[in-house]
Amino acid sequence: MKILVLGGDGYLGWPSALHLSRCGHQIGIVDNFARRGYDQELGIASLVPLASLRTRVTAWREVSGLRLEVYEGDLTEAGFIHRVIRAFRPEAVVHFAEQRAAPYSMIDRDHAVYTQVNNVVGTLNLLYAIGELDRDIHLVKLGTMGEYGTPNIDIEEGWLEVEHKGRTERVLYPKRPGSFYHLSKVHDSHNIEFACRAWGLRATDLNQGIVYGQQTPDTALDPRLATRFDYDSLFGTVVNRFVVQAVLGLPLTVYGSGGQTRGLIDIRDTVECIRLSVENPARAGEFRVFNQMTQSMSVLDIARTVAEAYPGDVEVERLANPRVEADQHYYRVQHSRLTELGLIPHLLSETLLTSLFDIAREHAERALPQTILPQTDWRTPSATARTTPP
Ligand code: NAD
Ligand code: USQ
Repeated sequence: MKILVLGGDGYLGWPSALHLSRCGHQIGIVDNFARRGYDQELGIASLVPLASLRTRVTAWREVSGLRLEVYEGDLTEAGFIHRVIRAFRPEAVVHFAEQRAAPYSMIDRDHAVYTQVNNVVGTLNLLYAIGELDRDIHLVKLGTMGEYGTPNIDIEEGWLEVEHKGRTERVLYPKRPGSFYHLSKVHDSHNIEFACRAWGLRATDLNQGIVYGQQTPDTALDPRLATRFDYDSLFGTVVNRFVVQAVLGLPLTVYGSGGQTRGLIDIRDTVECIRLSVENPARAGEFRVFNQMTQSMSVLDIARTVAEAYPGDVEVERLANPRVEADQHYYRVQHSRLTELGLIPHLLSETLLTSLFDIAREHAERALPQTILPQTDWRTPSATARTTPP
């Protein structure tokens, strides 16, 4: 298939592009390098060094003999994405290209506005390009488990059957997210569902849990193919952060009591979920939702698991929670649709953690310990700009 990967220079987009390429698909990558721009803006960096996209693409051709096309540009420019879809003529578009960090979206007003404009307008422009040029294109959109929040009832896969005063209805599952970033994903989901209903588009919304890990079989083939390893307080996700903290001999930073429970997924499963979704498209007019996670764990359990797997002393520290979130709550999630399509999950294991410790140790001298403690506070809105988004 011809597949366009939007955000194909990012943590997940790059390994997904490689996986799809190796599985025989023809891949185009779209990116505006905003993510590399946030590093410049904030003085943060991936622990593992990153080659430029041009070097990555050359390395992939040398290693695999396969070509990747590159389109550099911004989804918030409607003309750009329209031209790319017209030129590349994809059968599927996988859309990773958003500002994805909750703490970044909560820095101040400018970062909240930037996040929502970037994400919501980019997705709307994409919907219009698909709607006008080829409604048969299957949109595979990265959403997030955090759209649901932590409701006191089971979380279903996107839709909920409701009985009210003797009548029944199938509704989009009610959303109660925990940051302006997560809210941008909810707005996207509603816009995409409407486009499916109004224009007959076909879409899969992947409500993905927190990703951990850094290597896939493809990125491990050559150091130039490596993907990001973020560990700072804005972009680092919890498992990867705890791994780097352990290796640096710093305490693991559990926010609040650590009872907050989240869905998790290994990066190797992410790329496989993308392949499964693309190769099994939604029907015309269908807005399909998969909960893309393989297990749930509380933050405290994650910290204990990392500490137990680490061959050395690790302290677990409880910090005042900078976020507004429940840290004692019910959490039960339905997530069977991707396994029904064939996903065989990797669960968080000592083997995986040991290989992550090794990667972190290899690059430990690049670590910036001053970027680790949280600096964004959910409770104090600031209309004064601290730094400027790219
Ligand atoms: P990332 O920031 O590493 O990658 C996103 C890529 O999109 C970057 O390369 C960035 O430059 C690009 N981009 C952003 N805005 C763009 C625009 N307007 N035009 C063109 N390119 C643009 O993020 P990631 O961790 O790879 O996440 C990818 C997607 O998966 C995001 O949508 C995110 O919300 C979702 N997701 C990520 C996780 C996770 O744990 N990393 C979990 C659940 C969902
Ligand atoms: N947490 C800590 N200590 C830390 C870091 C995080 O206790 O040092 C806690 C947070 O308070 C939160 C949980 O761990 O309760 C997860 O935080 P996170 O930063 O790993 O993940 P989150 O902000 O939710 O965002 C990440 C990705 C985002 C994706 C989301 C999936 O950055 O792109 O959408 O995971 S989900 O959480 O399912 O919404």
